[in-house]
Amino acid sequence: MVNDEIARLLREIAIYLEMDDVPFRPRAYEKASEGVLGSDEDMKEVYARGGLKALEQVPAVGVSIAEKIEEFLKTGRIAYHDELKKKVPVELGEFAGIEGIGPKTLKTLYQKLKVRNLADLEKAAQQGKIKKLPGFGPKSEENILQGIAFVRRSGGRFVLGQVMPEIELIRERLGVLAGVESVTVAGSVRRRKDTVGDADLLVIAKKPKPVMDYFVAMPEVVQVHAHGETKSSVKLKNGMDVDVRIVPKESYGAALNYFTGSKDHNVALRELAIKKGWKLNEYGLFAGTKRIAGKTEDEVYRKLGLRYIEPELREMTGELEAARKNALPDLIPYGSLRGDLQVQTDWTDGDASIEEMAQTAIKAGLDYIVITDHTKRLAMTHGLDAKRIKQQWAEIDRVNAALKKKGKKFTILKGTECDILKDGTMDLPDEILAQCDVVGGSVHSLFNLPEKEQTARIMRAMSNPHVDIIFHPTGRVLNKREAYAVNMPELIRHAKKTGTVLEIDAYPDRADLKAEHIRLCVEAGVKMSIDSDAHAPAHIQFLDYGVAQARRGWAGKKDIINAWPLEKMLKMLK
Ligand code: DGT
Ligand code: CA
Ligand code: CA
Ligand code: ZN
Repeated sequence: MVNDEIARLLREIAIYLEMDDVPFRPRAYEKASEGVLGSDEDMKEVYARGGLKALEQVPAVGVSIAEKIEEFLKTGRIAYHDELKKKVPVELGEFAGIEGIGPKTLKTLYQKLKVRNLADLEKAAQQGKIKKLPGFGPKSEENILQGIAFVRRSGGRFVLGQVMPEIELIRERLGVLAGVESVTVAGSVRRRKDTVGDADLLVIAKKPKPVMDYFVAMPEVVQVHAHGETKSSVKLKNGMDVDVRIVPKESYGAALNYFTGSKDHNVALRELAIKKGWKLNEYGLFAGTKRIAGKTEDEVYRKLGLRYIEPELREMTGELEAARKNALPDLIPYGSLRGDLQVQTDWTDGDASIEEMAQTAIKAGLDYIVITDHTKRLAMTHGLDAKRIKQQWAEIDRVNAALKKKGKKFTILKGTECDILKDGTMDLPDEILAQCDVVGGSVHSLFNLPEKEQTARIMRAMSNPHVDIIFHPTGRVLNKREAYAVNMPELIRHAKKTGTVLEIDAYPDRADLKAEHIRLCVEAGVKMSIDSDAHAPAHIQFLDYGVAQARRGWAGKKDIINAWPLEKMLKMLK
């Protein structure tokens, strides 16, 4: 389709005109650009069919823009665009999605610093040239650098917990539009993958057009890839794409199933249907031309001789086989955790007091939390030594007593996120660890040790009779730091042998353990905890991302010790 190219040129004209403060016309070009993108017919065909007059029928395209489209179809160029570009020769496409860089800013950056592309911009920011411009400051320079890093990454993937609030917001907004019956998030977001490429929304609506018009005009949209009646696609300021599809009610289940994926899971389901002499696609399950299922997902799975498969399991790692044999795992439900075993406070690098964290946990419906501040080796967090942790215990006793007095059934436990030192010994003396209710051990240094050494280091910590849990066992930070080299099967075996719990850290950019390791733990009978790793009250909400991760690893309540009541949980510890 030439539509994409025409739409791009029209959009760029809009941006150039905006640089010069031209009134009204930028908006006209932008709308025409969307009209061309949303058209289901190729402009070449439109023109062949009815010439200039037909082009004028394209939504938002008037005489003068129709002539420019004609010019493009005849010559492959739009002279007006070339002319504008000559004045400010900037690679506009590269800047789409960088927050805070509008047309006026681009013009200034070009005129003052000769910034033509992203690389120029990055260099200028790194050299501290931007903050010196009038109207700019150190903060805007920093934002620009962050924006560039983000756009570079967004060729890659987004951390689920970092984009989920925005996805939810869009879902809610579409949901209240007139005539909209339902809006569902599908794709990898519904499968709760720890990172997602884009967001896929499915909408049932009586009138699609107003939904789509609203969607592409949302304030956070920086680029419209497609604007049609059944499918639209945009890029948000944060760099993430969102796709919306309108689906017919009678095939909603089949569509949801198709667009939830994973692709491999879909392909396998289709093959299963073919074996039975049927056909499965996003419109339904068909015997010949007769639709025999498709309104709900459950119906599709049942017809194919399978139990319903939860989205988190649809990764082709044995779920079809299990569904056929009625051997799917009893997954841990969302919202079912009773406690949180890793919580930081303002005694180290957290934002809030022990009391505030406890109050937040109570509001979240938890029965217990463990205070696990860092230890002294993490000097930058003001990590605790033996003397300060004892002072902290006194404060925990005080807050517990105060809560009890108010009639709250809630327990704050004494814990630590104790650094594992290079040789596998712990950063606090055993005598102190012995007095903690819960001891977590963490690797916070020497991420680059060879695998053998790193594995031995952590195994030695596990062998310590006081170390109950290994926190964030692989050390990865999504989009920032790779996991350290460590032999996970060996760690899992040693966890079993020593009765050590492995953590599923729910902090969105950790999601550590990974799903495949959780699965190994479930199979080995190694118990896990799901912790928020909260450094502020709001972070306690992250727990359900950990539950999602646990579900992706086929874990049930039986595998997760803080899904259990306090007494039972404590009995499980060393
Ligand atoms: P992502 O966005 O990379 O995190 O992963 P998904 O799974 O959301 O993939 P996406 O957004 O490309 O497509 C959404 C779903 O649509 C995907 O999970 C399965 C379905 N789908 C997309 N392309 C194909 C395809 O070529 N064949 C089949 N069978 N299904 C597809
Ligand atoms: Ca997706
Ligand atoms: Ca998609
Ligand atoms: Zn911390």
